[in-house]
Amino acid sequence: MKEILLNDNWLFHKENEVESCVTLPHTYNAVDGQSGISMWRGKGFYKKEVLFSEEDLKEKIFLEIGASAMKSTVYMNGKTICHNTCPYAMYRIALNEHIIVGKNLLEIVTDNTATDEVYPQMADFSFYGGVYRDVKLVFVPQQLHFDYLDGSRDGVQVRTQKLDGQKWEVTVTGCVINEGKDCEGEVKVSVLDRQGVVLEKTLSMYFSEKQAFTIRTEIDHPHLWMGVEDPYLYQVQVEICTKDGVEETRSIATGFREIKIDPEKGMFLNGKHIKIRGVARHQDFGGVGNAVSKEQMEEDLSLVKEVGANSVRLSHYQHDDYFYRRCDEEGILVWAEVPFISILSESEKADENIRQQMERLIKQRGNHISIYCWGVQNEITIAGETAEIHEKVKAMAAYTKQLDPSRYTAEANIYSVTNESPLNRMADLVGYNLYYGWYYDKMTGLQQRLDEFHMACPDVPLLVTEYGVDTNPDYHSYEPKTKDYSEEYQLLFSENALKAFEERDYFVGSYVWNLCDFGSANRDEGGKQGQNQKGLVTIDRKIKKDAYYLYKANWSKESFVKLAGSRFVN
Ligand code: ADA
Repeated sequence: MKEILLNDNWLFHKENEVESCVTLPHTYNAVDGQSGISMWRGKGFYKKEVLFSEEDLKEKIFLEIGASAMKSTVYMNGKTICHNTCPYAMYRIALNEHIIVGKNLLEIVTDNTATDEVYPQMADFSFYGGVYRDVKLVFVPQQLHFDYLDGSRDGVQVRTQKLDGQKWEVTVTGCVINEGKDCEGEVKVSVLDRQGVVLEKTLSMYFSEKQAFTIRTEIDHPHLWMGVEDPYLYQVQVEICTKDGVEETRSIATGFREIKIDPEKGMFLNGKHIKIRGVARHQDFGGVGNAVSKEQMEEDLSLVKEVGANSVRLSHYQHDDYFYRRCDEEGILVWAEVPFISILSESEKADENIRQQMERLIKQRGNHISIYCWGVQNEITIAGETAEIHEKVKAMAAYTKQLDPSRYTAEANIYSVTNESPLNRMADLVGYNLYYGWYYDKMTGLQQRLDEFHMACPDVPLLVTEYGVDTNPDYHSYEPKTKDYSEEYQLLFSENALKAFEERDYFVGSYVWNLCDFGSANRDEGGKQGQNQKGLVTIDRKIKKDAYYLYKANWSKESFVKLAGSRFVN
């Protein structure tokens, strides 16, 4: 597979504006690091000339758009070739029938105004518009290739599963597309560790138009993926072979890990107890909004590592593939989710859209070994619990399980969901977003809530999927109290929560809301417009708030001793 990045030299304009030259990733809403209360929502027009030679057209060519928001229409030489309504997912378009040798005009029109084609249109984050991830041309062999139009990213899906003893199974599924004459051949799977090939398995096949395959193979005593302690990865190489040789190859990173969750004892990664010490992350960076570069993703990853977190909740939608890949490599467990959030969808179109977002999430990110669960809803009952909502969540959990039975399903409930609610039995893992001491009650309400839940539902594994307080690093207080936005209150609040989580053996883990401040167009509080300030770090990543160091001290005791000396350690 050959790839050519098309990120440079796009002509861009908003409705009623003059054109300028932009480079992707790009959004048209993030101005001066603030998404702003009056964030502009409308259409963005992108265009670019793309050249193809006769040689190019001998291959199968796909246009791959990493993500564009919120809905997008793609045109080639004036003709519509795609309409996309999954704003967080990658999409591909087969190009050959739409292009000519020489100059071609590629146009993408994005629109981030509210529409029921895309779910949701209201939430506590900003709905940026634009072509905000990489755009590329992907060239694969004209006749025999993997299926790149099945909504997946890699064209093949790899899963590993523990069998008896130290035996593990590797399952590779996919589909071979044959656009030429029917022929015989084989699909070959090789599993490689850092030294080289450790096992191979081939499946003889007859390639007609579209040939699905499943190849299973077993491995003894693999080197396990142990999270941050030892994130050992294998490569699974999948080849389409004919008598003429290897036609196409894909290489997928994978690992061997089994996660068991016991509602009494917590989480075990390959038999080792691990408490989730997590942070949630939005794809939002001061000045660029969702058009986050690889360097900026690396910056976030460094913050996650430095603070000593072992997991991230990539909220509330599919993030860039690069971030999941780096989590595989660094051993950071990932809670992945779709924005089935805040209000119940009100049209069939919206319902269908959120299902499609889940399907794309699982197909596109499912090969990442760091992902341990799929979040099926977040605070969906904010406007009240109804039988209709229950039905929809149940259906979403079942659909998710059907798409990927190898992983847990999970929910993030709002505090008002009672211990008796059927929502607590719809997904494998139950999380609560708890803001005791901020939106309601006092801080210590947290401890009471956790224990009451555990008493009422001792068979349900419990997480806290959000907790946090808005904090402006310019605000300080001698007598910190709720809603004063001071660094000191964030410290008190975090100290209470950290203690509550560490003291409870049954407790699976928690996610701080949020790693960094993020754009939220409708907010105007705590001295900053258009931002949710619950981050441990500011939106421009320039200031680590005091609470960041509190977490670092608690979560990375060893590095803290080295940095600060023993006087802080009891
Ligand atoms: C909810 C919601 C989040 C977040 C939070 C807050 O819990 O799930 O998206 O923004 O509120 O800060 O109020």
